[in-house]
Amino acid sequence: MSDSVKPADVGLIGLAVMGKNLALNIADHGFNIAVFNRTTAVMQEFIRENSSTPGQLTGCETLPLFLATLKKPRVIIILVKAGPAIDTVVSQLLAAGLEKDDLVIDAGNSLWTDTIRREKQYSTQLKFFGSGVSGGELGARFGPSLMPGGDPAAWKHLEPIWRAIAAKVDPKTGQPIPGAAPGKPVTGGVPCTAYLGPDGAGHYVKMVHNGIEYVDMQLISEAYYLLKHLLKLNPAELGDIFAQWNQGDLDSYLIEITADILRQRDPVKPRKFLVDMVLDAAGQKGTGKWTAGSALDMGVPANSIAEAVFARCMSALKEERVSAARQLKGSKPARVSGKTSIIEAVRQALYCSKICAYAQGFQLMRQAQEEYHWTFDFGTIASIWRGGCIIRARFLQKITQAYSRNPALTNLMLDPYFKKALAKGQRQWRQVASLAIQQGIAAPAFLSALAYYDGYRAAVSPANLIQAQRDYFGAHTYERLDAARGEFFHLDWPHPQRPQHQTTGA
Ligand code: 2AM
Repeated sequence: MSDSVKPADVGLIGLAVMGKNLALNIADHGFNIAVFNRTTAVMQEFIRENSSTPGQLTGCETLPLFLATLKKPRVIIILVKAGPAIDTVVSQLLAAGLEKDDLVIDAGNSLWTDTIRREKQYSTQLKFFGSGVSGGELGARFGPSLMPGGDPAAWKHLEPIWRAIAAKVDPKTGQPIPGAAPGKPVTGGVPCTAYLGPDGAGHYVKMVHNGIEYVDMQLISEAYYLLKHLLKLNPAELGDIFAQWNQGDLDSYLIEITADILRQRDPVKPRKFLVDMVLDAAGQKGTGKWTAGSALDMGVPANSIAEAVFARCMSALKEERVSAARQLKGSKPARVSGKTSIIEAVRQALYCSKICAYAQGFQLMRQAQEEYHWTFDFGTIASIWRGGCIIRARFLQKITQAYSRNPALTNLMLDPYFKKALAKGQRQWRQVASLAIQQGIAAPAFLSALAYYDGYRAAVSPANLIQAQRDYFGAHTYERLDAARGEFFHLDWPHPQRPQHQTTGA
């Protein structure tokens, strides 16, 4: 280490956009940070471009130099591509002399089961953390929501850095505190980060955040599409509606950017709106699919999350859809009257469906904590999503309050505030669902959220028939309404005169 290089408080490996922005955020908060990148030229350019930050930025050309620059225990953030690259970098760090008290934080979008595996695999060699980072490039630069999981005793070494660089919210209102700029971080407020549990807990919560984000985006897109077709509005008019919605219960980052997007003219053809020129085929990177897969694996009814993933899959079949549109008959969307009341009905449908999406996400985490032996504090999870992340919304203050009122809440929909909101909005929610069906407009997220609501509030479901069918063709047995749970019966259905009998199997 040369004389001018101060020992670094933290190190970061991987200088793609997220890594660079997180490093600058850390340096803005006065931490000395050492950075390393596989391709040295990228690191050198980064150091050249960012010479004056409150905390010193030190570029390291080799991993041994990088390790020598860091205070012990070392706190090392890895921001490389999720997958095998994480293990490659960890192995290289170990080969370069990493020690067992050092922390390695995988801040990428890793699959939580990989994080569980890594924590175990490296447990005698280092302290492995997995931390969700949400908020995109801007979040990383000026305040993300950070969802860490790992060794509880080692958390104290990461905590001051994570609390410093996370987004901040007003403790009373839960609203994000804006105004961070290069070299001028926000001071005061409550940081959007908290220790969530051991091994994969942080990455799991981040994944569920992304699953909810998929539904949020799908619902907003369905609201836009319904209003466009039912009321024949142009994007700018639709943008004004979303901007108005952003003043109320729906106030959120995604609604705010939707208003901006809808009002944007096409830079290539300025007479057009850009949204009308964007191809209607959505991409995905996998976190929505992981969330839906986890719900399927654990048997949790997160149907809107799965629908939001399938809706993207359906959108991706652009050529097939264009061809099918010429062949398959349906009702044609027609203009409907009552503009003001339709807009309000869609707003209510959006709000009620959003409640269901979050209810599903939290139900999923309730089940996951049983499965993976975590102990989640749901109020804390909602509170760290209030700022910094993509799903940040005024609504999250309500969820935080719901779980502080009752930390053992079985389902978000049963909280008094949300119960009331669902009761208030459901007539219009049903009206919008009916309109979508009548007009032949696919609205899978609205419809599946409503099916979730109606399914959950049904004391009696049609599954009696399913059990009877299963018993008929496969002798899978059934339980009886007039017998204790856990007592199983079987009938020889084609010969019902034979007495039904009790069995032990299920
Ligand atoms: P690079 O600049 O050398 O490509 C996103 O891809 C970031 O992860 C980049 O900083 C990239 O480094 C880094 N990265 C990807 N795969 C890597 C690996 N196997 N080892 C080290 N860094 C890697």
